[in-house]
Amino acid sequence: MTSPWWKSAVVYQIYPRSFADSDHDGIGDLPGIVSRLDYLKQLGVDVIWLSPVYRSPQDDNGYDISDYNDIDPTFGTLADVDELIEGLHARGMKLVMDLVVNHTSDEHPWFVESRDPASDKRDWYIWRPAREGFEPGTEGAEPTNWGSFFLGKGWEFDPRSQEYYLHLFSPKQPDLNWENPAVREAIYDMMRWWVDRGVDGFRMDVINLISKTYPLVDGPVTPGFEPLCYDPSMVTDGPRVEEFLKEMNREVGIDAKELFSVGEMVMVDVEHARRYTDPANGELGMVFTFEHMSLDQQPGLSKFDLKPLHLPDLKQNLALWQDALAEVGWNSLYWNNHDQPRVVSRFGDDSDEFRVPSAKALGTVLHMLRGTPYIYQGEELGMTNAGFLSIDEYNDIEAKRFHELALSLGISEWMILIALAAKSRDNARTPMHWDDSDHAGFTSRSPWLSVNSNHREINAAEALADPDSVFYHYRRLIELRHELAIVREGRFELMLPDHERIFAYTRQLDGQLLVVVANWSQEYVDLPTDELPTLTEAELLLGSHASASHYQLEPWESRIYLLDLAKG
Ligand code: TEU
Repeated sequence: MTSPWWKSAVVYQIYPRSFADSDHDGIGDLPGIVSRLDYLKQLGVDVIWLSPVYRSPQDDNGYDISDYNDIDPTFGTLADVDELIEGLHARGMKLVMDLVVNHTSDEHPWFVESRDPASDKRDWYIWRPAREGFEPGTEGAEPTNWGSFFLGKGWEFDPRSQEYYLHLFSPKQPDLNWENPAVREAIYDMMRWWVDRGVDGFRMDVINLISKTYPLVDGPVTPGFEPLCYDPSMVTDGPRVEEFLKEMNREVGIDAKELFSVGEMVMVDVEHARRYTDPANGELGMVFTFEHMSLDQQPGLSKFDLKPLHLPDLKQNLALWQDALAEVGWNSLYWNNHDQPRVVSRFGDDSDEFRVPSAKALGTVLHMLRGTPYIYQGEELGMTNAGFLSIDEYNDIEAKRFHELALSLGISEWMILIALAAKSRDNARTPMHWDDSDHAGFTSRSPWLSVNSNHREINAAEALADPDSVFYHYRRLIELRHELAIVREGRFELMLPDHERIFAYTRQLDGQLLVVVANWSQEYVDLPTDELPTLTEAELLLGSHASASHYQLEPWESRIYLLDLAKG
């Protein structure tokens, strides 16, 4: 059996609001993306994943959809999507759409109808009466004690019917009732419509939340984090998720048409991930795990509860996933997306001195792993966190709700701002840096979210003109995956698991060994040569520094070697 095409692909994620503005309203749009396709081709990526561009009130920047079959006027028209598909296909690239079907917008006609208790759409969402013995709409009357992922309560009271609807995210994102076959059929139908239009697959938003465990009951309160007062495992990986994914795969023809599919899986563990991506099960191509993204938070549920990253934890977690999916299943590889802070600020070093080498080291470590790598717009330039100093600069609903809730719990403003500066999703969402002009070449008007002032130094024009830039390093990493079977298929082995500064691993295939070493610190560090393969005879495929010592790494230096085992 030949390997599916997406196992050798590299994906680039575009957050349309922040990529390129063509109509001068300060918000990115589809024609803006179309105007930048040659840049993406030059980087060498195979697939574009587009965050949602559908009609939406934009309560959660498009993850609240009011019409799945149309484009929000902010972003353009269906004709613009057709042009994007055509432009990508003409350049040998593919388009993956975001599929947000755990919930819709409360402005979706399905939900508008569903508000009427007599409507046949009532059962398309999850409606429940007040808790027994409670007056509907009063304190504590919610059907269960569930909170929302965006903090606050997970149920919204509807005065008209005196009932509540479930929303695991904002109140403007009511959860669909996947138990209802008519809901599932409508979704598959919509997916087929997009496939017929020419899209090559789907990134499935929070797809392991679609099957709830019935009856819905109170969850245990998590000490220290009462506002989200259920055990999240009550809503993840529910009893029918796999059945629904198989049905979707069959009905839409995901495997049959060799479509791309990645499921965003909140809190997924390796056992579930293996089942979801076992080709024999016909469910998904790959998943997004969150485990490596939670290593810089205190134990518990809040990502804003900060903790410094301990490098061995990260190595061990990535190795756990590499090993667990080595025989069966497939994983995606990512540092960044529109929900995560910029990795060079988070795990690297965004100081003037080390930003470039640390961005390269991070890219090297991620891209030489087994799986499908994702690059989030601007990562290939080493873009950094937003650096916002006041709550007024933030846009994201999650940031605003966290600020409000934390203030109400008596947390000081500056503590809240420190947490947001480190972890807010807006860190990833500031406009793309195309050049050093006033709005970074993103727009000619005032952008919807401030441009980072460091765009004067960090921008695409600058990167393209500099052969030593992060951009060309990423381009080479992508080429290596395309060129070498060992990068795609080689067996992974972690080296130096407990070393606090060096990230090192090998990949092995057909008598060859790929060796990756990276210095994860500002200090010079000696390579423990007796614990690593002998590198003196090895070919250096890519290095971040000109140095040639086999015994030492400069600060944030990274190298990729290829070694012939018969020779060595
Ligand atoms: O994210 C799911 C998810 O788990 C995140 O919302 C996460 O809880 C949050 O970012 C933690 O900070 C997906 C989308 O990627 C996100 O943009 C949406 O807001 C969310 O689903 C709801 O659709």
